[in-house]
Amino acid sequence: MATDEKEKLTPAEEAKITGRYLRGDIGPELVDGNDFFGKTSELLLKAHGTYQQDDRDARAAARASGGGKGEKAFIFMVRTRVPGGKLTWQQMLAELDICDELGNSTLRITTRQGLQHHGIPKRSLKETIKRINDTKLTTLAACGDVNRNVMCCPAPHHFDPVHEQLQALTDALAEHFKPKTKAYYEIWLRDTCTGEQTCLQGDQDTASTAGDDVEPIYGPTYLPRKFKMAVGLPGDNCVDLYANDLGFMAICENFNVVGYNLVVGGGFGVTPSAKKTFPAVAKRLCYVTADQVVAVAEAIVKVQRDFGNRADRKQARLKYLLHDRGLDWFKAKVEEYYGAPLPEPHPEDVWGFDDHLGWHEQGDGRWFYGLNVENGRLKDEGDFRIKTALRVICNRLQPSLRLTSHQSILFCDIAADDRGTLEDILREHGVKLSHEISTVRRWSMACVAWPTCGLSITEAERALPGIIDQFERELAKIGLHREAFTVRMTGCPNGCARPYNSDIGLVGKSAGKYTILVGGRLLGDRLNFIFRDSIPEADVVPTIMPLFHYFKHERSADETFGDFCHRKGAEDLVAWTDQFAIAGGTGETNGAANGKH
Ligand code: SRM
Ligand code: SF4
Repeated sequence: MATDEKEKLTPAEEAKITGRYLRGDIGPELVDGNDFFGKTSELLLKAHGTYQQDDRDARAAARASGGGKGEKAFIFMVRTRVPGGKLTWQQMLAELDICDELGNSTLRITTRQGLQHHGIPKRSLKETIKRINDTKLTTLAACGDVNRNVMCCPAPHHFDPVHEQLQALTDALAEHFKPKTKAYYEIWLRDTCTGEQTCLQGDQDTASTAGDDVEPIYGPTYLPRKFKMAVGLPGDNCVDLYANDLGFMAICENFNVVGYNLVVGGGFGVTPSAKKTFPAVAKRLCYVTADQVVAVAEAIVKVQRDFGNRADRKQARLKYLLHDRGLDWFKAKVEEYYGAPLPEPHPEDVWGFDDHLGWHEQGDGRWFYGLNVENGRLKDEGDFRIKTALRVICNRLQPSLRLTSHQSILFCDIAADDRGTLEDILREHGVKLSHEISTVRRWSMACVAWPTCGLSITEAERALPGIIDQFERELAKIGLHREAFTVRMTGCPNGCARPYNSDIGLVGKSAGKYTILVGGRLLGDRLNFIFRDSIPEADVVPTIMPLFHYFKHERSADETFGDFCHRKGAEDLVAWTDQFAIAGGTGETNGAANGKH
């Protein structure tokens, strides 16, 4: 690389170059007595599954009470990678113990089927990560410039082998793309960490220095940016295939997966100040047979490794490489790396979506129950004690568990006779059953945002429940309370709750204000568009409701809300709702807004 190019590298790239396979000074800094890590370690720590944060509420309170700028009291977020959201009841109990003993007493199901702890102090970081690994889960590669948690349709159907085949691919991908550095084992899993000598890997003590490490896929500088994969079905795109860098859409024949359509370059992060950033749904690349799929995925990751932008992190995701070089160039490169031509995608595309809530027969005589967890937060608060309910269910019924990409939980392998017990436990702890939850709440999700997310501009998780309360009331008034549409809210434009392909996206714009987007859909294969900008939180529902009046009057048969908005387009929707306001909210606009008179 030429020197002038080298000078342009970002701090994250420099940290990887000098980091000796993700070591840097994490080991020594872990025991330096401070409650924080230095900047370079902070960057490297992400690949180990943890973020240095602070409680922004506490900082604001300190400022308000005259504490100057408010000193940061550092805490850590720790993310567990759970391929396909599949975990045992023992693993869940261990995670709940950790959040109660070391964190802020809540556990969060993420939008990618993972789990997150918040509020872990630095002194408890090693214990947290070690205890997670003791249960055979890991935080390695839950964050960072590597392949992240691989999502998979979590439905435990046993009517045919398809779902097991999907999970098998998910596990294979998670393992294949897991970083091979021994740094993680040295720093977190050994009893004492000296940063660089012997380490415990598996059951063996092995002599290890950075010199021994090899990353056969990533190389020493890993990827230019995070990379995300998901495995799903055309008839059940519950994992939002098109929002991933690489989506595997299973093609089935005779109830068997025979191959996959690969879709590439999905990604939702936007930085308003960086003009060239945009959300993108993935593009259809090729069809691969089931036995080719891991090797082709490796070729795709390596093309991004070698050609992705390492000089500008805002342009470093795969979507920008595709945008800059084009799909044809990308496909040719992947074929070159793979060593053979790749056929066009199979004609099948996404056509269905299931959130898997409620009771379902598994096909093996047992049942699973999908429970909605509002915004994924497992906590006890007053009479609502979902965290304790989860403990009781795990101890008494010992189910296997699946997390969904809509932040919900599936209790699996339940005997028919135990179904009543499970419902009773939930009710006794003040938890509503899935059929008691309104449709709008069921299909909603929000990202974490305040107070822990350092990038949040405004509230999301704490604001959405109130917005959904209002929607429930207003939709019931006009008889649309049974309509299924997604409402997804984020505290900034980074898109962690995937707001840009939803029917209604609410994206934090400034303190207390949101951009409202409409026109996406449950299938997740289409971006929405801006309907109104900078709307105060209190005005969000009143601003959107006229659209539902319009929808009610002019939808075509079986048209969904998202499809209706998409058909009408931004200009028409804005004009009609302006007229609606002038007409006093009667819905009698005489079609003026549509130029119909
Ligand atoms: Fe995310 C950064 C939380 C899914 C796009 N995301 C963050 C950080 C780590 C903030 C930071 O960098 O300091 C957030 C931690 C907040 C906290 O306090 O916990 C954060 N992201 C989350 C989670 C926990 C949201 C949730 O409510 O569940 C999700 C964790 C998933 C997991 O288990 O791995 C989460 N993030 C997503 C998704 C959705 C998805 O992947 O399906 C996206 C959009 C898809 C995508 O990747 O483009 C997403 N997160 C981002 C971005 C924008 C990336 C970009 O390309 O520009 C950032 C910022 C960044 O990376 O610089 C970000
Ligand atoms: Fe934080 Fe923004 Fe992601 Fe929400 S969307 S968790 S505010 S980075």
